[in-house]
Amino acid sequence: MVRPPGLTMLSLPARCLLRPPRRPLPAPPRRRSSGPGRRWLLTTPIFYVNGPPHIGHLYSALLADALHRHRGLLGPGPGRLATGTDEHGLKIQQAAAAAGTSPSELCAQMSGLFRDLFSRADVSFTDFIRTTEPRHRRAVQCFWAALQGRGLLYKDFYEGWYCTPDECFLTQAQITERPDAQGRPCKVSLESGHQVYWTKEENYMFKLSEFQEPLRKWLQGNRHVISPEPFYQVVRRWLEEDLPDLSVSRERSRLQWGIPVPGDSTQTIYVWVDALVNYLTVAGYPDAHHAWWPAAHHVVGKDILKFHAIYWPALLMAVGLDPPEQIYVHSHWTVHGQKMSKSLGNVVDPVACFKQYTMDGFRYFLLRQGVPERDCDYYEEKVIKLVNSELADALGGLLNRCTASSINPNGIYPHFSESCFRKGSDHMDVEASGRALAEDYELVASVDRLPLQVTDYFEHFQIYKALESVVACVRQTNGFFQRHAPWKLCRDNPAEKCWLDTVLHVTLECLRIYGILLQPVIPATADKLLSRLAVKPEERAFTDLTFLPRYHGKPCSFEGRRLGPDTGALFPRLETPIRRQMETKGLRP
Ligand code: ME8
Repeated sequence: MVRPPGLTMLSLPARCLLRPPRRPLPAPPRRRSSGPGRRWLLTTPIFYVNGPPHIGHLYSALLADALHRHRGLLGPGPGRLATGTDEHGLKIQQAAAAAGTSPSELCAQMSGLFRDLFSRADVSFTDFIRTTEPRHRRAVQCFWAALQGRGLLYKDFYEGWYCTPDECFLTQAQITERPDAQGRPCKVSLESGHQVYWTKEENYMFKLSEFQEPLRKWLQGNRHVISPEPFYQVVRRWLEEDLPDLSVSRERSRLQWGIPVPGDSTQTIYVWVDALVNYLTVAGYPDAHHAWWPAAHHVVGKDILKFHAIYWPALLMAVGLDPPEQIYVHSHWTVHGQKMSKSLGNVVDPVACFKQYTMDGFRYFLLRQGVPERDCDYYEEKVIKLVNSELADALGGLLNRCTASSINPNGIYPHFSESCFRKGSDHMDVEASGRALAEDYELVASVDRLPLQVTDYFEHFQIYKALESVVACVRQTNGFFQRHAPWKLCRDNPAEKCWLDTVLHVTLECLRIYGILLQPVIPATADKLLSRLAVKPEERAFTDLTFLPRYHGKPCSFEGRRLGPDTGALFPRLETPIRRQMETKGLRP
């Protein structure tokens, strides 16, 4: 039986005969407000282990890491960050066979690569889950039993297209025909371009269609649950279409590498149900998840939105649990305008990127250039230009200038003078305001606003905009420094010294704020910057973001403090490879 077309991505033909529900449909859950002090379980997707990690995987993990670190700076609320690997399914079974190894060996090897990468990238994960772990197997089997116990599973024959690389079923409308490498026509997924094959087997089906209305209500009442907003609209549109039931198992004869259906040794649990339940496993399901569920915030790529925004909330409602609090969606990285793929040979290895651009340099690039709403392009010159201009020159240069021994011979955090930089509305009057100019007051206002702005952008999953506003302030501070040319002021003249110290104090205060705010994105560089400014580890939280307290008539504990001893460059300039430099100059390498 061929089933009718349904949703645009992983959709399963509707079961012909739906049984009447045995219990009332669940009421759509309400969103809970978030804020410092609340529990917070941040997750990345768990990644397939059929190949080593690439920069797209790293990007998801960095977004989650930056959110997690930012959240940690806001307050002491308990937070967790879970990541890991998705190790079952046909895709892995076939990849192991192709590599001439066993699935478990392939999984151990590849999972290790993901774990090492994330550790090396300073991703602050608190849990790394592998779906082959016993704790997870138990959680999946309990979850299955809960679905079954509520009468939401039934067995039926399924016939249709299956795409192994995407591990999903597709309808006729979701496939097209393209020539393969040998020029022979073959059927592929319209969305991913991966080959599909016809499958006919007996499966367990989940009564997804019963959840269309609860899902709609859930979304209506939670406009911000999926962000950015264009992705929320995509999901709403999906829910206007037919929502067929979902096949949630495969015949064990075809798929042995997976968790068996409890009580039915002929079936293996569908890898996506297995994978999604990982979020409950890390929350402690089935014993101790209530403290952490539904405080879940999922970071996912746009390719797996339907699984997270439709199937997952429906499955959760089905077992009587609330959907996650938040789904953050991001787009994809391309390389020189092309999709990354093994066959094109353009998959970018993140470890090589760390070697070339440094760990913080590459973290900064991905988070500063990655715009969740649209695909972003990676190429080497772009990384070098951005990182040199913003980290090495603008930020590093500013630190270097205001801490240079020629200008700050005592190596201290100098004193601020109210008479040079007066507070209040009289700043329009140059005489009354000491030596500060209108632009200087604008700088103070910008840096005063910055922490709230940055927090707001983080909360709306616009980390790139948070970084954009920090960089704008760094540039404004460089302008301030340049304008007052402190290197021309004479330390022996008391009036000039007073102003010189004030210029340095304001600049160091700006840098202190930038250092605190940049910790979630470039932790090692921010640490170096703050240590150079003699800001102690316990003075780096968001409660320490009071900018320029002396201007506001309050004491400043940094005044007179000896600066940290590391006088090295904050961030080394990255070199364009010689070959390329010569090529741009029209010379032969
Ligand atoms: O889908 N740019 O795993 P996966 C940005 N196991 N991010 C990218 C990317 C790119 N070019 N390519 C991949 C799976 N990603 C399932 C997930 S979760 C319960 C199960 C990121 O290894 C992005 O987050 O194919 C995407 O959603 C994820 O990797 C897919 O990783």
